[in-house]
Amino acid sequence: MDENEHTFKIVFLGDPAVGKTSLITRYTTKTFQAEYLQTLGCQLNVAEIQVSDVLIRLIIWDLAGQPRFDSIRKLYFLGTDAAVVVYSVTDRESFVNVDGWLQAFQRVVPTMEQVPLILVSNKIDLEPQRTIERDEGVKRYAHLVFNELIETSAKTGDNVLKLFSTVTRLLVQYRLTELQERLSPFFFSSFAS
Ligand SMILES: Nc1nc2c(ncn2[C@@H]2O[C@H](COP(=O)(O)OP(=O)(O)OP(=O)(O)O)[C@@H](O)[C@H]2O)c(=O)[nH]1
Ligand SMILES: [Mg+2]
Repeated sequence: MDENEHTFKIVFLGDPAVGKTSLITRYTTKTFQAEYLQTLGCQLNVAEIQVSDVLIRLIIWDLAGQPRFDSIRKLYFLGTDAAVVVYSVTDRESFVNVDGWLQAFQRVVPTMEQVPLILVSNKIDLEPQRTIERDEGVKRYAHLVFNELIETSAKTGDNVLKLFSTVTRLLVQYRLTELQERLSPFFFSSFAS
């Protein structure tokens, strides 16, 4: 295997319709679809990120949030390198349910395994309908195992690049420790911009 190529599995989880698919689509195709098409089971996406001379390939598992997929979802958690839990700032239930998503994930992938976890507050473009402010997210969840809380909009693209850059940076930090020092400047220059 080429030592300059590394492949990781990341999973997106969270309530139905919070915008998991939209965030991934915004990142991989730079588009946004206003119509809601629920994900069935699981949809795989691949993104390749060049950081200096190292190619990082993300296999992104977009997991359906609908309850009818509860029983199969846990099978998809196995072998995860990083997890992104998404809620919508306009949907309080999705915010409260973050705990449940985390517990379900950690039953299969204990934190002992050192998997970076990112919490995402999506739909920040819907300011008038917003019911959960950043402070509340930080207060409720920052003390838990999450490495970062990132506010995004899949619609406008706000912070979407930052989200994937953060995931990649944490993967380097957790999984490619020998490269961390050499690659870290790239997360704050060309790649992050
Ligand atoms: N205004 C706004 N709408 C969004 C945003 N992200 C997603 N949406 C809309 O929210 C709805 C649900 O988005 P999806 O990405 O399909 O949600 P999901 O989390 O993948 O849902 P499941 O696949 O059922 O788990 C769609 O109508 C999207 O257009 C956002 O940032 N802002
Ligand atoms: Mg989806």
